Amino acid sequence: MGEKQRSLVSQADIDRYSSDGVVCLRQVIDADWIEVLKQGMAANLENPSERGRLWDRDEQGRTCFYDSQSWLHNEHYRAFIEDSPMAELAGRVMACDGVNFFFDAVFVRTPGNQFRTPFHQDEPYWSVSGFDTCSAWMPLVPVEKKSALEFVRGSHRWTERFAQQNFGALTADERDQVVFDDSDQEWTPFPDIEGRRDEFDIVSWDMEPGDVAIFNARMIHGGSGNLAPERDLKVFNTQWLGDDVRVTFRPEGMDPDHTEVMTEVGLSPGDRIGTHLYPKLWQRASS
Ligand SMILES: O=C(O)CCC(=O)C(=O)O
Repeated sequence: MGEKQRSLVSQADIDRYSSDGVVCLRQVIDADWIEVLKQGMAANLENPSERGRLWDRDEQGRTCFYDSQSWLHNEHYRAFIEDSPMAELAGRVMACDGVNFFFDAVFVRTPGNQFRTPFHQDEPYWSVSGFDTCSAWMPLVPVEKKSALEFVRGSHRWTERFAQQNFGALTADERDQVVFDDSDQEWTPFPDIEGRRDEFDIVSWDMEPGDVAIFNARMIHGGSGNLAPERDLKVFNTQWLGDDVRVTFRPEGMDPDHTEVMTEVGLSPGDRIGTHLYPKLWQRASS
């Protein structure tokens, strides 16, 4: 990445990400990449992976579609992940020395869909742990603040271990159940963010294609949906892993559960992330 890209992440962005847990970078992905991703998404919708699910279908037939890890078979997604500035943006925002790719996810809502993603954190579901983990939420169409993903500012530094949502309840598919046992003393019940919105510092933005909200995977986030009747929402999301990340096999709640594929390629709990499954796609130049 040249000087132009480097200036896309300022010290103020890095500081904001560190203190707030999220930063919205404006116009950092150019229109050609958005077009590549739209083509990829059209192919993905036509041909979902075995992880493709409808999280919502209302009485008018409006839907919220979810799929993940499609980069393994979608050449458009793969090209974006390997060749766009996204890896470097994630690495610079996290102030890391290197960045590995973890997986992609899409959230596609048809016009007027109201479904709001329940508030949750990402890291407790993952087969890795670390502070240097982030997600990059990228709308491929304009989105109003009231329909964009929302974040509880600063929650990436909260120390409670919250029992998370069972997203399997949304699909009613047995394969998706990710139950966190909330009778377990170690889990704190998840706070009722939606019911007590005034008590939390919730942020979101009007966003355009080319903008990216990069957030720490420990951030509490949710919402989105709530679309005006003529508005759809197409979101491409990538997850990135930085310096302190280690393989972690959890007894509960993993989604995606990479235990098997990690074991197959020789990764064990405590290992640094790597291999062709999680390619290192950016490294800070030594000074
Ligand atoms: O866009 C959405 O509705 C959900 C996004 C989300 O939860 C995530 O990116 O982790």
